[in-house]
Amino acid sequence: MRQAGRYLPEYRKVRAQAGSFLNLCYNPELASEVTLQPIRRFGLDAAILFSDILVVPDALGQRVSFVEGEGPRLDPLTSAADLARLDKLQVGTKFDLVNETVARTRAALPPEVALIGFCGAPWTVATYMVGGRGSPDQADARLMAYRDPDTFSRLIDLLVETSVQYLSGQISAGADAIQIFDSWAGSLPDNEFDRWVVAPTRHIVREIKARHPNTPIIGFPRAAGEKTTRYVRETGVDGVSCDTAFSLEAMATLAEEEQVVVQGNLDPLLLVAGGEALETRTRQILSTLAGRPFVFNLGHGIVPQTPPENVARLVALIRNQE
Ligand code: 1CP
Repeated sequence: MRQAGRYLPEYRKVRAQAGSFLNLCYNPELASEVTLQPIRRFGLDAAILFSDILVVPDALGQRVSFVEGEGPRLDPLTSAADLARLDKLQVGTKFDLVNETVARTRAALPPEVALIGFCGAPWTVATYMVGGRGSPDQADARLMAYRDPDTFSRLIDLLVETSVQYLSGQISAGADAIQIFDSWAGSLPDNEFDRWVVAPTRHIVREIKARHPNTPIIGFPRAAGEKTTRYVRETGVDGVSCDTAFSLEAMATLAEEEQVVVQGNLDPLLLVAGGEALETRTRQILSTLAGRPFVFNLGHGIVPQTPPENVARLVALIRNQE
């Protein structure tokens, strides 16, 4: 999950120095610094590369910007003609900058701390490319998939190919594991879920496994609910990150019956609330998943209003229970 970010004063300082958010993503020295900040402060077991899932559309030539306090904005891709304007000319150069961040970060991390690389899943990245921004229902991408499945399918194929290149570069540069973020996997009916979430993810997993057989792959099909079992079986991921709404019992069953590592799923708002509520739920997660292949994590990204001392408190709580 996002663990760097605006809740840390040291991040805000580097972010201001970098100028734009994308400048920070493409500046290996500064991006590596913000990747390391949460590790220095909290002593976590793994660092997640500082980059963004929208580096891929940017590298493909779509105009991407991040509006302070509002989130990403893209020039919406609404037709076959818009798709035809994307090209791979800049992809290598831009990905090389991210790979350099990975190499620098890996060299700076203690050997026992894992470095996680990532990409957005094709469906989730397509929702931003088509809609031009985050939306509560991903209506623009869902409509394009119904009205013009041909163009939408070519967009997804392009994203599969580019994501494989993105992830493979990160692994070659030193990422120890990778995560595929499908933050909007929950908005599709089951047939569309199989077509736009499961199939492209399976394709990416197969290609990465062929090139890097020993690198664990974690999937995050957020809000997929009962479809998560099918996702795990059919994509071949090694680990599955479970969102906040996923029940602890269902996580335990997945771990037991599907030979998959489960990861999750503390509500990030408990890190804002702190106190008893944070402690009680953390203990409940740890005791329900004890003895199973389990990675403690959040159910979604840290929010900007999180007091850093609550994160430190959570880490201490988990360490004391181990
Ligand atoms: O620790 C880290 O910060 C790791 C780097 C990281 C990751 C893994 C960032 C930096 N973004 C992401 C993934 C990401 N980006 C996802 C998938 C996971 C998730 O659902 O949170 C998504 C959907 C995005 C797109 C995006 N980028 C959003 C969400 C927009 C929406 O629809 O609500 C936002 C706010 C961003 C900007 C961004 N990316 C990363 C950070 C730290 C931020 C916040 C901006 C800032 O703090 O300056």
